[in-house]
Amino acid sequence: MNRLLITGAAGALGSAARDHLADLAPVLRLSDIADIADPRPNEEIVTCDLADEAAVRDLVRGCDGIVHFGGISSENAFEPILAANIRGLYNLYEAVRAEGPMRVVFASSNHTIGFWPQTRRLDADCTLRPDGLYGVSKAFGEDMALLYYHKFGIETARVRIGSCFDRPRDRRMLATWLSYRDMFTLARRCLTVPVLGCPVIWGVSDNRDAWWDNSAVSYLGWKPQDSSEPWRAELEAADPDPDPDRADVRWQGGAFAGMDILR
Ligand code: NAI
Ligand code: 15L
Repeated sequence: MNRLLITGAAGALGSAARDHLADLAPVLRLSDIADIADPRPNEEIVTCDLADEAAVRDLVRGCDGIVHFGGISSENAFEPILAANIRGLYNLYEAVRAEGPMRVVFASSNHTIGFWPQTRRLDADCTLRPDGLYGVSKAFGEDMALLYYHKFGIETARVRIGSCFDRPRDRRMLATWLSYRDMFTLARRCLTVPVLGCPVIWGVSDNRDAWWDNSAVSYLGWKPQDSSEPWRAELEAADPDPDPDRADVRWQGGAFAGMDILR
């Protein structure tokens, strides 16, 4: 690759990608609607609203791969979700169709399936059960990827990320946590494996109680290295007797499943 595009580069995962993926291409093109601080010599900055079709076309031109972190990243009102996550995904795939071919790593979310109970184990073929408008928008993104794969051969890793933070923050994340290291070894693998296709991949570390089965993507050769186990005692002690009816105890999507529709 000569130029790797990272969208959402002002955000948490996009910022981390600047370190973790810097060696994948001589130029990282970093984009966000927000300001991106302190560009390095190997980085070019493009401020871009994903809802702006012409701007997204310009953004994608000249790139050889995309890690798509940009967009609304939690439950929100419909209008911002429509702009960034629905119109934005249409704009992104239309730009890739015109300017590609190039691979996409799409940051989907466990909130596409958040209304499955925590007692269920899921594989990549499970029925979607979004837990809010945000989850619906990520399901739309996954389907856009599939459409552009079958119609045009554009390969996308549809990564259903669990909870990607520096460490697990609560009991639910003992199951859903994805370390930064595992996130980026996965992204790297998806961008470099000879044949990717358009798989759903559960973005989760090697946690003792993970709910998600990645055996369908063993061909990627990706093995998560980290586990939430070192934080178990601390997180269980902080919340020793959780009410089983609490949304974050009952549903895989946690608290999002208990939220109202925001207007
Ligand atoms: P974040 O909220 O820190 O970063 C998202 C970035 O997208 C922000 O910098 C924001 O300014 C930008 N953005 C929002 N609307 C935009 C628009 N209209 N045009 C251009 N840029 C826009 O989120 P984070 O945690 O870094 O997540 C990155 C991606 O991964 C998001 O798409 C999120 O939905 C997804 N994800 C993250 C998970 C996590 O645990 N961190 C879990 C599941 C999915
Ligand atoms: C997500 O999709 C969000 O982007 C992130 O902030 C967390 O809420 C994560 O899911 C989660 O479910 O823990």
